[in-house]
This record gives sequence, structure tokens and C-alpha cells, in this order.
Amino acid sequence: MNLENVKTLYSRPLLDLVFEAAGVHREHHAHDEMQMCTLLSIKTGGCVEDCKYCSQSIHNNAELEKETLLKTDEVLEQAQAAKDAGSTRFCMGAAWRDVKDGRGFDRVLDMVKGVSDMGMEACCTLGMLTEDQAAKLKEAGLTAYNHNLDTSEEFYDKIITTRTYQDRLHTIENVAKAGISLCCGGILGMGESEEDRIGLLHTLANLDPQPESVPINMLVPVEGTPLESVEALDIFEWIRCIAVARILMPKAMVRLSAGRLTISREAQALAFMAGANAIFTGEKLLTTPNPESDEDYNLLEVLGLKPRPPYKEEKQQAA
Ligand code: SAM
Ligand code: DTB
Ligand code: SF4
Repeated sequence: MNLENVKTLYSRPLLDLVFEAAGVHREHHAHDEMQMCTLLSIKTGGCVEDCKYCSQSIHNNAELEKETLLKTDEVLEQAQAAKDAGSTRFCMGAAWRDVKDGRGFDRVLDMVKGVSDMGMEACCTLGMLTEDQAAKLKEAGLTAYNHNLDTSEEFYDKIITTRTYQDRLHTIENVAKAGISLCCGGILGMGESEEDRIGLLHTLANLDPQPESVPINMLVPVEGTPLESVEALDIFEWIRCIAVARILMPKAMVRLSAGRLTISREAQALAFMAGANAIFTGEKLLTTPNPESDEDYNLLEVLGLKPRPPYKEEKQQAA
């Protein structure tokens, strides 16, 4: 769909959009299922990129406990706990600009293999990747790689100056070449214009192949970052973006990522109606808090939704 058409779609009355998105959602997905995912920061802080929203950048002054790369056993223990708590996808995030070959990467490959062998979908977000590194992750059993475009190409350099939109697109290409599913979305509420949100949605929808998963992050304004006091985005703009994402990318999982802690249950319910069908559960995202699992499971129950079963069958351990 070209940019003009996305603009026209985006400008429709909100409830018409939600209504259409709900139809698209029901046509392509089990509308009563929610994918429950868990995030773990496997390497925290000290990142050389200057992303203005991020608690982990060395260019910002957020208060943060830095951590070197976790041990494989620790990560697999957490993955097992997430599985026991009902998660079917485990996403490991590292505060790296890019992946360096060597012992650290080899350890991440072991983690991926371990999570995959547990029968969970394994996802990673490690910064920029080469084609060869993507192939190795695929071989280790990686289901999906998260690499966000974050915002429109036009607004990008107001948020990050240490890498370009093209750098991002290049890694996305490497992920696709390796046959790994792409998880790619953005952040709303960074002070961008409506045109920037439209631009982001247009670029995401025109990726070939389209992302299998589209994380919609609402900015978590972290103290000590340049975006700490940016004005909050109207919640109906967030709903509008979710509905447009669902209509433009019918088969994708539309994933409510950062920001749910301050979003009301009612607004989340409307987002689910508009086609959002995945959430991160667990008390922490990477470095910021997330709603308690109990609250999330309670919300699902009230709304008549159920956790989506894993699409991966548990692998039989060799005797
Ligand atoms: N370093 C890797 C990278 O940037 O690709 C992976 C980790 S990074 C923390 C993953 C994503 O989290 C970012 O692309 C961004 O979209 C999101 N994110 C980070 N801080 C955020 C915040 N304060 N509010 C909302 N989303 C945030
Ligand atoms: C994504 O788009 N959102 C998740 C996941 N991908 C890795 C990360 C959200 C991080 C929110 C800020 C934090 O907790 O540090
Ligand atoms: Fe580093 Fe990722 Fe944070 Fe940017 S978003 S500073 S690349 S950890």
C-alpha cells in the first residue's frame, strides 16, 4: 500500500478503524487467544549507541545496574520459570550495538539452543547482525529476531545519531536471508508527528516479507534520558496505530510491548479488540517495570481470552 493510502486509512474515524481491524483479526487469527511472552535482559547497560529513549545508553544518565553477559545456566533457569508461568516465547535482549563474533556470541547461541530445546519460541535482540551471524542463530534454533525501526526515516536522527535507518534495514535483510522470522516495530510517544507514525507503519507494512511480529512500544519515559519529560501520547493515537498495523499486516502478531504499566485495562481491552494479540508478561521488561502476571491473567480471564499454546511441539529428549 502506498503512503497516500496509508494516510487515508490512518485518518478514518477511530471506531470504524477498530471495527475493520477486529474483522481482519478474526479472519486471520484465533481472536480469543493471546500470546504470552517473557523478556530477559541477558546483558544490561553500557551500550555505545545514543538512543534517546534508552536507559542502557552510555550517552544517557539513567540510574541502572550494569550487568555483563549472563551465564547460560542462569538464562535457562529463567526461561524454565517463564515457561512454567505460561509463556510460550522467550526473548533475550542485549545492550549491544552489534554482535561481535567470539565467546559472548557462542554463549548466546547456547542459550538459544537451550530455550528452543525446551519447546519455547526463542527470540533475541542483540543489535546489528551480519548474514553469517544470522545463519548461526538460525542453526541454533532461533525462531525470531527483534530489530525495530523505532520511528519514521525522517524522525530517526532526532532519536539516534550513531546509526542510520539504512543500518537497521540492512540487519533486517540479513535476518530475512537466514530464514528467521522478523520481529520489527517501533516506539510511539517520543514526540513524533502523526506523519512520522504513518511513515513508520507504511515502512513496516512494505518490508518484504512483512514482519511476523510487530512490537508496538509506548515510550517509557526513563529519568536521566533526553526523553524523560516528553508529553505523553493520547491513548487513542496508540489504539489507532494498533488498528492500522493490524489492517496493514493481517498475519502478524501485533505485540503490546513497553508502556502497558501506565495504560488502563479498558484501553488495553480496546487494543485487543483492534487486533493486538501478544503481550509481555512478568514484572520486568528489560530494565523497566511491567504489570504483575496475576493482573495480566486476570485481565485475560475477565475478557474471555486465553493464552495461546506454543506452536512448537516440545522436543523429545533423546533417551
Ligand atoms: N540493543 C538492541 C537494539 O537496540 O536493537 C536490543 C535491545 S533494545 C532495548 C530493544 C528495543 O526496546 C528498542 O529497539 C526500543 O524499541 C525498545 N525500547 C528501549 N527503551 C525503551 C523505552 N524507554 N520505551 C519504549 N521502548 C523502548
Ligand atoms: C521491543 O520492541 N520491546 C521490548 C523488546 N522489543 C525487546 C523491549 C522493551 C524495553 C522497554 C524498556 C526497558 O525495559 O528497558
Ligand atoms: Fe543500545 Fe538498544 Fe538501548 Fe539503543 S535501544 S542504546 S542500541 S540497548
